[in-house]
Amino acid sequence: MLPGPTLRWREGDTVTIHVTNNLDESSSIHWHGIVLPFEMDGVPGISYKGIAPGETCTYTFTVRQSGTYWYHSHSGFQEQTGLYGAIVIEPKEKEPFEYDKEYVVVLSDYSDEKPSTIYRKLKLSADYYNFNQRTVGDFFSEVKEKGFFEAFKEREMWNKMRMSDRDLSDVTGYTYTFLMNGQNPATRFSAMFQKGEKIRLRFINAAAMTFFDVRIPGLKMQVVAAYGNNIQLVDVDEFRIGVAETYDVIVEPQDADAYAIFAQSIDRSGYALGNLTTDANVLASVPPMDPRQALTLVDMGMSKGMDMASMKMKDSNGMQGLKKPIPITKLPIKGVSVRRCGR
Ligand SMILES: [Cu+2]
Repeated sequence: MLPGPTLRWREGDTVTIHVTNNLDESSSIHWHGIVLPFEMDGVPGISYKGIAPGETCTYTFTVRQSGTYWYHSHSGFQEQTGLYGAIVIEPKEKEPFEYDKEYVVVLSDYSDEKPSTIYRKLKLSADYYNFNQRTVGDFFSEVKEKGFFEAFKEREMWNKMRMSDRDLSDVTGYTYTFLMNGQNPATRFSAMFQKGEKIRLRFINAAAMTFFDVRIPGLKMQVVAAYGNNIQLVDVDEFRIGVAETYDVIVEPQDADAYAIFAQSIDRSGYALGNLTTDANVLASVPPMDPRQALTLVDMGMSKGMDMASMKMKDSNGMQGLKKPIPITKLPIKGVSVRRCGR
């Protein structure tokens, strides 16, 4: 099945999981974001050898946290082919928010092409799947908008960086179908609600490559947790979820009978779709995708007011004037910190 079964644990319990590898190649399971002894981490070549074909590996550890997480294979391209699933850990103590019902929403990207083929094509040409490249026409419309000097300066910057402001996703909807709980937009994942209920949605981005912009047209989402950690509650219309991230939101559908859970890929080459509905036969209308965006120099870590003409490019070791990349979030959980796994 795709995704794999949702694992439900309780904080404080010791869990034992027997993983049998029925593939004809070596496999592994990594527990993403879970604080555990390193031997249980599930990264072949680092903490153990992996799971040989036919072999059963037993993981056992005490659960020291709560929230929404996920697991995935850490061998070859197995994750891309569907070897992942959700982990939901019930907290020991009452959470600082309430809800009536909950659903796990696993977003992912799936291709009928072999991942090794996709990889080979990217090695040959990094923009193989990008059909949204710049054209000369784009340059002239920018000249109109910003004037020749500004437009030219910006182009010069991108060219010096040898990057493209249209480089949002390496692999796109050209080969991917975007899935929500394993369903494509036609078969559509369905979540039921009754008017007046508070619904908790546990979003997990299990995609190999894709960032999603997620919204539920007609509903405000109250974000209550990020990467399994309770946060200060915040109401949003939309959020962006990167690969391997999780966000928990609470919605209170009142007016309509059905709402679309709409997760567009960041490059707008497609979307994952779900149906939040009072009646399985009522489908929400699907909004059009938003216009494609281009990256700006701010996305590249440069501040807006920076005098771009004064920026000097160094060699491939780094770019002068660019801020250092922000370190990956380290969120404290009861005295320990969560390290995002290497992918
Ligand atoms: Cu991971």
